Amino acid sequence: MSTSNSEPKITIDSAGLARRIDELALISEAPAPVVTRVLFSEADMRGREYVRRAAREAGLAVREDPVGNIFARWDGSEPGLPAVGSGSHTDAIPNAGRYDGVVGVLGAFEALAALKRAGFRPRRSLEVVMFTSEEPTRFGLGCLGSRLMAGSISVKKAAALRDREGRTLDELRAAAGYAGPLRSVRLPPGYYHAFVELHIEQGPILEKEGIPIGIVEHIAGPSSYRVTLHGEGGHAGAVLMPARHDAMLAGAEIALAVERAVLNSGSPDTVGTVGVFRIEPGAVNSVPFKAYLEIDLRDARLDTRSKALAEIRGSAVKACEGRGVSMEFEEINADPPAAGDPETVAIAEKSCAKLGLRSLRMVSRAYHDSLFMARVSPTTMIFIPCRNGWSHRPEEFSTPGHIASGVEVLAHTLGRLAA
Ligand code: HGY
Ligand code: MN
Ligand code: MN
Repeated sequence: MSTSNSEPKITIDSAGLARRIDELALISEAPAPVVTRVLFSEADMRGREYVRRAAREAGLAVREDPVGNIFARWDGSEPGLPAVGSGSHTDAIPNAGRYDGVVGVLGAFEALAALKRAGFRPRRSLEVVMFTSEEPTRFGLGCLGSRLMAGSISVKKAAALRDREGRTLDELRAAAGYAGPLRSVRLPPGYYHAFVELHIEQGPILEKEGIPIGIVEHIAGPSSYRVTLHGEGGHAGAVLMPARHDAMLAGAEIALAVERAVLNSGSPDTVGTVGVFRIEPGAVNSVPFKAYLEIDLRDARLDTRSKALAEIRGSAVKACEGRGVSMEFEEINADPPAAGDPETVAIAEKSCAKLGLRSLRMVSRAYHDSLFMARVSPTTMIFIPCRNGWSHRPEEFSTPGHIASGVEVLAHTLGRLAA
């Protein structure tokens, strides 16, 4: 990729980027080193302010859409052409780390700033997106901003989303200062020429193999379900065992059925998690009359995921029949896997080769906004190693050197795509 007539080397301000990542990590609902920034919370709002400032310091023009996606743009010499996109998210689940998503937002700003410093002049505009609500914490559904951009969720379904306090998306986005029709979030066809997201791997493979860069050619398909169980309550001393309809035990059987179904799926890529499990009334001496579970079920292949789901549903019906408990089992989302664009993957690989960095083609088991960007644009992701593969926990860590290499590959890849 020729950055300009000469070809000055792109240099990444690794120390500056590390400082910005650490500064953003301090904007959290929880004390350091824990990062928690739930959509439209006070911390998320301060985080958004930090992102706007960082974008402007990188010399980018900032705009926001009605659902809170933030776009930071560097106009190319032919601004009418489809742009080249990058970006990720800065919202964080409870008890999270500081790199998930953030590396792909602040790192993309640094990649563009490095291209500017190298004298590169893009033909196609370059645009970094901070996607709103990649995490499912607020509404139980992940990737809300990129789903709306890709047209992968109806405006009607999005507007009907409510958080645990019953507040709607419209109420919360209005309180956060976002107005305008949700239908205008959808990108016009062909808006991006290509999209490349930088992200920590959130898995142990790159670190174990000693390979600095992963290039994603497949993103597993996520699905999630909410199960509400209604039993009968009563006094923990007075209600004898044969007379019980214990909602919590029905839920416990279902949680174990999730584990059994994914272990027996025949594929190591099938994963199932019950990350939310609430019971009522929640008193030690009272039989739980109600249980509420959320199931996260994923696989790189749709057929094995569907088979596992059928088994889970079957076991859930049996568990409830056996205990005289009634059940509501509803789907929150069930998304197909996505494929990375072969040409974009090859361009990212060429950037690695040019920089003398080994790379590995990978499946992403975590989902990302790229899962939806791949529906509307040729897409790939650049992964960097993270310690022990840890993520979604405060010990999440990636070295400044690995981050700088990821940003350098991103800069070269975006430069090639925008030249
Ligand atoms: O859950 C995920 O895969 C993503 O980190 N939100
Ligand atoms: Mn995450
Ligand atoms: Mn993420």
